[in-house]
Parts: sequence; C-alpha cells; structure tokens
Amino acid sequence: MTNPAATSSAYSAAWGDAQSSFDGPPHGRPTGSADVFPHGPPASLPSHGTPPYNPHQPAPSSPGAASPSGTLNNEAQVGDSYWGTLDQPTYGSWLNGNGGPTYDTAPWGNKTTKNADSSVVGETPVTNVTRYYNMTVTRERISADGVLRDVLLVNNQFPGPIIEANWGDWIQVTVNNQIQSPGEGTSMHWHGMLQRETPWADGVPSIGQCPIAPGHSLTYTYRADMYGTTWYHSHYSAQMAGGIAGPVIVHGPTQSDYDVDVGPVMLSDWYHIPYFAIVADAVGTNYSVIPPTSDSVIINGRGRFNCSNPSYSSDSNWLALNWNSDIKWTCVDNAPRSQFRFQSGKVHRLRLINHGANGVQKFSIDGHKLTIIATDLVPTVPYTVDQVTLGVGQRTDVLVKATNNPQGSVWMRAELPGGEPCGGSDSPLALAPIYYENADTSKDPTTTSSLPETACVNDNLVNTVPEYAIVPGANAWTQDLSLTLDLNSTGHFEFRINEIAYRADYNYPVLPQVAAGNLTTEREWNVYNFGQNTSIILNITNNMPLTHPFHMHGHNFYVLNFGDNTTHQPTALSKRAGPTFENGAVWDGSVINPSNPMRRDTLLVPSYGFAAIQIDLTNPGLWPFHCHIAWHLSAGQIMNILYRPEDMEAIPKDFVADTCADWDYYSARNGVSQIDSGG
Ligand SMILES: [Cu+2]
Repeated sequence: MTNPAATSSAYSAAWGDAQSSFDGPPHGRPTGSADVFPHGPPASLPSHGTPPYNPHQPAPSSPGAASPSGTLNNEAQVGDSYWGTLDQPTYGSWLNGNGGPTYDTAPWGNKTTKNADSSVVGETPVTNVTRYYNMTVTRERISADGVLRDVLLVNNQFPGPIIEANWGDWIQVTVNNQIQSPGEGTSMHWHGMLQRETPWADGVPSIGQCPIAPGHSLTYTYRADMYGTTWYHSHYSAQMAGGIAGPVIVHGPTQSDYDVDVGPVMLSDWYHIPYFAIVADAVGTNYSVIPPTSDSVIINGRGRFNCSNPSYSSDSNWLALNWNSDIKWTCVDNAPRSQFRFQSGKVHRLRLINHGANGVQKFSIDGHKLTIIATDLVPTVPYTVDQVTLGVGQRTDVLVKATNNPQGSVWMRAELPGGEPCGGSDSPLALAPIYYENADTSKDPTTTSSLPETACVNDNLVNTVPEYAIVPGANAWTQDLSLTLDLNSTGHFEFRINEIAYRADYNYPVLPQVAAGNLTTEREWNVYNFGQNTSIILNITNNMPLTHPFHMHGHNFYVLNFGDNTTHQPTALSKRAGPTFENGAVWDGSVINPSNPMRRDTLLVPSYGFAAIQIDLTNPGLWPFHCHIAWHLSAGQIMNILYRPEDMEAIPKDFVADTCADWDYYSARNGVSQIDSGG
C-alpha cells in the first residue's frame, strides 16, 4: 500500500513543528494551553451534517478509494488482512510443521487443564521448537468502518498477522520499525506471556526497553509459557489504538471437545482521528473531551459507519482533530462487514479478544448459547451464558453449538452499551453475519436480539472457577491502592495511583536500572519494591466514575473479589465541572472461592467500585500493573511491581543497550514528542 502522505513534505513539516512545540523538560509534562493545536485550529471547520467529502481524493491505489461496485475493496478497508472473510482459516488442535515437527500426539504429552498449569513454576513443557515471525510496522491509511483514517499497521494487515505456537515452544519475532513521514518509535508487547525466562522481552518502552527507532529492528525471543488465546500490541504511547495489534494462539490442552476452531474474533472500538490527537486530549486541559467517545465498533477489523450519522455533528471538528495530517473526510457507506462460517450441528470454538482502546464489549450471537472455557489464558470450569463481557485486553474462549439448520444465518453482535462507564460510541453496535454451510451469503441475516443490558463488570466470580485449582500464597502483604483523576500544577489531566501518575523517560527505561542494582527510583516511576515478600494483595479502590481494565504483566493474578458502589448513583463524568469525586466502594475482606479463586491477567475494576487481587511473587523483576485503556495509560495510570531484581538473569547487551543507543541517536536528531507517560 502506498501512503499518499509519505510524499508530502508539508505533512512532515507540520508534524515536525508540532513535535518541537511539545519538547519539555526530560521529566516534565508539556506546558501551555493550546496543546491540541500548536498553531491554532484550521481556519475552516466542516459544517455540521455535511462532511467535507473531497472528490479529488488520491487515485484508486490510495486506501479508502471506492471500488466500482461502490463498496470498499479489501485492501482499502483493512490492507492485506483476511480476518473476517470467509477465507479466514480454521485451526488445528496443535501446530504441525511451520518450522517444527509433525506430531502424531499432543506436543504437551499427558498434561491436561486439570493436572498442569503454567502459573506453577516448572510446569511449562519444553518442546525444543522455535517459531519465527517477522513484523514490519508502517504508516498507512485504511477505512476499517468506511471512514478513511491514518493508522500504523503490522505487515500491512489490520488486525495484524497471527502468531501461532504450541505450549512450550519458543517464539522469536523480529520487529522492523519502518514508520516514516513522520518517523515514530515503536515496541511490541506479548500480552499475557509470563516471560519467566526472558523478563527483558516484555516490550514496554520506558520500562523494559527503549523504543525501537525508525529504520531499526529488535528481535524478541520468549517462551510460549501460557496457552490459549491472547494478542500482541505496541506498548509505545497509544499505538495499540492506532492499528498495531494482532492475535496470538498458543495451542494447549482443552477440557471440552469441539469440532471447529474458528480462530480469533477480535473486537474493538474505533476512532476516526489518530491516536496521538486523542492522547493530546487525554493529557490536556479540556474537561469536555475526557473520555473521548469512539466513532464505531469493529469485528475483525471491519465495521460499518453511517456516513450521514446525525450524531456525527459532535465530531464536526474532525478535520481540526487530524491536526498533523492532510487527510480529507472520506466516508463510504455500507462498508463490508466481517463474515463467519458455522457448520450445522457442530461445536465451534471462538477466540474473543478485546483489542480496543477504551470500550467494554458485550458479545453475543443471536439465538445461540456461549459456553465459556477460558478467561484470558486460564481454562475455567465451563459455564454457559447468553453474552460475554470483555474489557480492553481481556480474552474469552467460548464454545458455540451450531443449532440452526444448514440454510441458517444469524448475527454476531459486539456492542458498547451507553456511555460511561462502558465507554460508549457514536455507533455502538457492530454486526457480523454467521453463515451456515448452505446459507445464501448474499443476504443479511434477519435475526434479532432481546438481551437485557447488563452492567460493565466481569462475570460473577462464583461462576469463574479455574480448571486447575491453586490456593493463593499465605501471609500476603496487603497494599492499598487508590485510583483518582486529578489535575497537575499546569492544569493537565493525570490518572493517578496513590497520588502518583507514572511518567518515565524513553531514553532511560527503569528495568535495566534496577537490574543493575540502582534501586533509588524516581517518585514518578511509581515503583513498589516488595522485597522478599512471596505474595501480595492489591486492594484497589476506584474513586471515579470510570471502569478500568487493570492488566498485570508477567503474572496471572487471583481475583479475590470485586464490586461496585450500590449506595449512590454518581454523577456522570461529562456532567461535572471538574475532577471532584466521591469515594469508591471499599473491600470488606471477603474472598470468593478462596480455595481456588479465579485467575486471569486483566480485570475490570468497576466504576466507583473496588477490586482485591493477589499476586504470588514467583517471577523476579519489575512488572507494570496498569489500566489497559489507552488514554488512561498515557495519562499515567501505571505502577511497577518490583521484587528480587538480584534474582533476574542478566539482560542481553544487544537487547537494551543497542536499542537505547539507536534511540538516543534518533531522538537527539528528531523532535520526539513524549507527551504521555511513556509506558
Ligand atoms: Cu483506566
């Protein structure tokens, strides 16, 4: 794909100017009030309800161009991706070939969901196989929901290509940063992997590594030490909301038989303006734009935006918000939806992933029950629901019995219910047809849904019982954590944990410093050193009317309990004059399923609610614990859990030192705009 912007020197120059205006002190936030428009907003804004469609768009090689039929072609919509087409492959029970042997029996031997678990040190199998992948990140333009947008893509695919391995394989991925016009750093995080043998390979800039400089590459090598469904994404600024995300399948034991592995079903909210402009808002001073409302919802990269959406007038400063781009408003109605296949009478495995920026997804299939068999990378005792709730970063594996006749077709739904605390959207419902084997694929399904609207919290903990029982460690240290939204001394927003918004420097990542024995960390690095403790409880109180999907790196945590405040209905954030909030609910110390509590790596902390989680400290190092909402992460909602760094293996020189040398060279010669936390 050619990016029309790549040849525009005016575009580059504009971005360069904007960047330099953000340059501030090394550890300070930018000051000044006109952050979003360093040179003032454009003189003319599009008028309400009449999008400034420009007939003189670049030629058809440009993404976003309409095909002769008047709908988007695949390249214009999602690049080279096949996700959500009827060509999307199905998956076997384990990986044969692809650089490894062909197995007659499962490569993990007699390990089952009930007798083995990777959370226990030493139980990950050793296959002596390495799976090699290559990722090239470039700046592109796609129209995922019909509206042309600037994005960053992996191998020109949205969502990115799959990483597939068997439990216990090594995975080696070389990430090539080819982002140009302008250049940007990048990184890749392997969500949910424990990184026990390679704690430096976790992929978070300012924490574990320097960003990968444009024109450079970095090779990550790590064990597929958990199995199930997960994803990878950039951890640089909010790039994960800018297109750099893709699915991961690690094959392992299953507790339930099924016939067809349908593969990834990736759900996301979708924004029409670049991630960087939203981050600028999130760390800005204008209360009315926090949180930003997404424009639509996509399933496997495809959605359908109504080009004459009346509520779109609320985004009438669309051009202004594309403050560093020459992009023109280009909207194609009836963008192709993702499509899926079912075989009548068979049981299908769907791997649900919320790779979005903000919104809590509600997933359902009209007239079909969903049997949950794993939450994040933890197999659970199966239970059946009508609807699955997924916060950003969460995954759920479901089995679906295809109960219709072979001519049937039904709607799959992903929805962001109204406003806060779910996240909301201008067009909150994405549909995707599921066609049975003899269905007419030229026709839309006619099914309807009457599911009641449910709260934006994860399922009742009584139902979510891990297949492999583990009792949390004894004598845990309890750490209280208070989540607040505050303003700093220059009036800019900060999402704080115990009064501190995380902020660190791309050029001086924290992990290599503590690994070298420097434990005198800066206050704003938000490091908690738990010393020789073997288990900790994080007692979280959420003092704001927003749900936060908190994610722990390098560990699965036990969910002891969570709940919300049932005693009052807090005022919606958007109706407040400023960040003055009531206190969130407080945990009473009770534990659900104490002999085998739910385990996972990402949990929704309810609006004005509490969550109590426990972490066994069996993976020495420094690990971020953060909200996975892209904008909250950027505005500081990160803390770092440090313990026994002296027990870490030495970081390979070429991994951090060489990457930082490249980044130092690049950043010294190019204005790098670290307006956010860095993590
Ligand atoms: Cu958050």
